[in-house]
Formats: sequence, C-alpha cells, structure tokens
Amino acid sequence: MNPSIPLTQTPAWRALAAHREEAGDRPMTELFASDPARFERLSVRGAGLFLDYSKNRIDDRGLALLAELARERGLEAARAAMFAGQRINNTEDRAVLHVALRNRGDAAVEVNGADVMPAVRDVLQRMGAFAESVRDGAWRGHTGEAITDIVNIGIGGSDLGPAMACQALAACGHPRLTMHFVSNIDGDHLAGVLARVKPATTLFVVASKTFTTIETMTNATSARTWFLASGAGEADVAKHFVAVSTNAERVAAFGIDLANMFGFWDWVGGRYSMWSAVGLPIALYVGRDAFEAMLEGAHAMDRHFVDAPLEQNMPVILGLLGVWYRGFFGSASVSIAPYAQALARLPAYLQQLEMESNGKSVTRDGRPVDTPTCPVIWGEPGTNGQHAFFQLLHQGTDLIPVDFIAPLKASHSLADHHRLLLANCIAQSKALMVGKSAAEVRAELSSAGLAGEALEALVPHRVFPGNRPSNTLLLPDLSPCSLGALVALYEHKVFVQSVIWGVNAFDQWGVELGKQIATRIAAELA
Ligand code: G6Q
Repeated sequence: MNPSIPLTQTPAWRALAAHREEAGDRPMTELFASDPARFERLSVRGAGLFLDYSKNRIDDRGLALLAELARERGLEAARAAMFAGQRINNTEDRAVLHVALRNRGDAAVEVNGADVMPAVRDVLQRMGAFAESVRDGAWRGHTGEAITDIVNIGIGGSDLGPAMACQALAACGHPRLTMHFVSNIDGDHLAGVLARVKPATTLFVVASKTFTTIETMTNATSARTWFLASGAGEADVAKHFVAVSTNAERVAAFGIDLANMFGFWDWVGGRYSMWSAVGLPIALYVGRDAFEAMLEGAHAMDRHFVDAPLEQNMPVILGLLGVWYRGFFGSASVSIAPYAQALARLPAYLQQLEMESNGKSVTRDGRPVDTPTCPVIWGEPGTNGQHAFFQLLHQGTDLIPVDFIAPLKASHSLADHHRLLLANCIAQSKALMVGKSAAEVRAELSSAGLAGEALEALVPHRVFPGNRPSNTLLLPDLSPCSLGALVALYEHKVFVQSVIWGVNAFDQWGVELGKQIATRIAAELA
C-alpha cells in the first residue's frame, strides 16, 4: 500500500493541476446551464442514502481525472487489503476490521488465518441479551429497582460514537432510560451527572479499549467511590458497573466482574468502534434489534463501497472531491451542516474521525507528504449555523466546502417544522452556489427606494461571490439503519483520502506527547 511516487508527481495529479488552471474557476451556474442533466448525472444513491454532488466546481474531465488519481494511488487494492484483514495499520502492525463488526452475512473474515466472526457474533449476542434484560427490567439494581439511568464513562473513541448515536436516535430510545456521557477529567462533568442520578437505579458502563486512560479511570474510580458511599456494598458493584474493553486483566484489577465485561479486539480502532461493544449504550437505549439495524445500514454502505464502480461510489466521490479542494483550492476546512437537531454531535464525531485519522504529515513509509492533508472539520446543526457563522461561508475570504445532511422524514409530528427546515437546507446550498451579483444588488436596492451614492456605497457589502461548493446528503429518515449507513460513508471517505494522500489513517501518535508530559506535570503538581 505504500505509494511508490510522491502524490504531486503522479500523472493524474499533474493533469488535475493543469485542469484546475484551465477550468477550476468556471462558475457552477454555467456548468448547470450547459448541461440540463447535471443534477441527475452528478448524484448517486447507495445504501439508502442519496448524494447530490452537482454543486461542486468540477466538470466531467475533472471527475474522470480524480477517478484516475484513485486508480493510480491503488485505491482498489488498498480497499481489498482492508477488507481481507491485512495489517494495513503499519505503524501499529494491526489489521483494520471495523467492517467485520457489521458483516451480516455468513462469510468468514480472517485475521492471521483465523475467522474473527464467531467471536464478533458471540459478543454481539451477549450485548443484545444484556441490553434487553436492562430494558425489560429483568436486570435490577442492588435494591431491586429497575435501571433508569445509564452513565457511559469513556473518552474519545469510547465516547463520541455512542454519545452521537444515542442523541441521533433519541426518538426510538427506551422511555425509562436516560443516557449520560461522562468523558472529561474535569470533575464538573462527572459531578454534574452524579447530582442528577440515584445510585440504586444507575448503571455505569466503563468503556476503555486499553483500560488505562487517565480520564476514564479517574472518572470510573470516583463513580465507584460515590456508589459505595451511598451505602451499597462491594458485592453490589457487579449490578451497577459493566466494562467494555480489550484488556480483561485491567478490568478485573479494577474490580469489575469479568462476566460483566464486553470485549473487542486490537483490530478495532477507537474512533471506528461504535459498532463493537463500545456501542453498548446504543444497544441499551434503542434495543438489540435497532442496534443490529444500525449494523445493517453500515454493512449496506460497506457493500456499496466494495461493489460500486469508482465513478458511482459515494465514499469515493466524497473523498476525491475533498482532495480536489484541499489540494487545488487551498480549502483548509470543511463545514458539516446537519439539518437535524438530533445530529448535533455529528460534527464533533466527524472531527475525530477525520482529523485523528488523516491529520498526518508523513506518508505510510515515513516521508514528508507533498500536499496538504486533512482539513479542519467543524460545524453545527442548521438552521442554528445560519444565524451564526454562515456569514463567513457566504462572504468570507476562504473557500469552505459544506456537507449539508438532512433526513427527508421528521422523527416528530409537529406541523410545518420539517418543511421549513428542508427549505432552509436547500436554500443555503443554492445561495452558496448562485451568489448575488452587483447588478442584482443594484436592482434590489433601487426597488427599495435607494439611489446614487447611498446605493453605490452599499453594493460591495451586499454582493455574494457565489460559486461556493457543497454536497447534499439526503437520508430517508433518522433511523438506526440510515445512521449506520451515514457513519460508514464517512469512515470510507476518510479511508479513500488516506490512500490518496498516502498516510496511515489508523494510528494516532499525535495524541501521545501531551499525555506523557501531563503525567510528568501531574506528579510535579502532587
Ligand atoms: C481513537 C483514539 C482515542 C481513544 C481514546 C480512549 O481512535 O485512539 O480517541 O479512543 O484515547 O482510549 P481508550 O478507549 O483506550 O480509553
């Protein structure tokens, strides 16, 4: 998988650079005017999702060159290597197989010649059975009461996925259960949650792949102390604390019964782990069947990613367009705009997924990259963002591509809200593209009664340059299945970009240094 020549020296990259010079500034409105079928041709369906990528500064030749770039960089072979369980995380010498966690068929998935699927199915079965027992009230706390509150203690990859998904799927969450997520070592986070829950009816899920992470271990120890201080005994801990980890030894040393541990494996990266036992809070909240529906949705996207030709492949298209703007337009950030309040945590989730994966400046074989890599990922739900930072998207000095994401069907029954929400979503992508010319501004101002110098002084402020790109991603609804497909789409987009840039998307050495220094300083402060 190591790229043999630097990215900028590949024939496709050179051709793309020339193409950018020739055609990159052509207005999108002109591309639409010259091709009435542009919307139909530049949209694609996969795993129940619909992607409209027609509002991008790209023409057919540009798209063909991007697909050529993917081929030159060996995307198809790299994809096959990941799905075959090869150790593509080369700096940690690990396979990368989050796709096995949602492999719904009978097919074996092998790591080092051993099929991992029996163990995957076994943990999934145990998670499902446990989740159902908590949900139906069979699992009781130490005083005999049913569980009402679930507190997930984890951070980063052991927090963001379940936190994002539980919020996204709240419409189908169990009515008796309230979900809480504690991640920060700042005691205000845990203290705030503990003030709202009762020891007798709370279940703590301690989620840590390594079971050594300082934030999680500190929060879990404090939660245990709080629980015991309520009058519960050591033997009661088993009814209120379960663990999600790859490290049984540490879990046992912490005092959690191994019967209450849900395992996963070193080939599941933290930020790719919501499909594993790390997703236990999701299964607890929405139930076994809905959790499996989420896996189904992700699996459908996996099949699309493997089977669809590169030119009609949703993660490939999203990934390549990102490379185009980052490499040839200087776009240093991408905004994620979910038009769904329930997806409020999606931008934060994607921030980790993309920036921790591709925020790298050396290639897989340790040479400096020769192009910029991952942009900054940021965003907020629409329509809130429109009343805050959209000013900069429309009239700021940077070109910031936007991903608009919207479910077609609402999860609520309030009249008219959803129509207005969708209208705003569509309006924003159109406004970014068409902009507003000086002539249009003049006409508007003069019909409002302005004239002469007063009118002219306002014109530059009210012009929108337009030609600002966006993708629009439509989900049929915000169901577990659609959410699974959406998250898997972005996972594969990140993979595609890592292959083009030649970086390893699956390590995260950049988070180590600060941790080491903090450990030294903590000792000094003590
Ligand atoms: C994710 C990262 C990181 C990790 C956390 C928590 O890919 O590796 O966010 O998930 O540092 O680690 P533990 O699960 O080991 O506590």
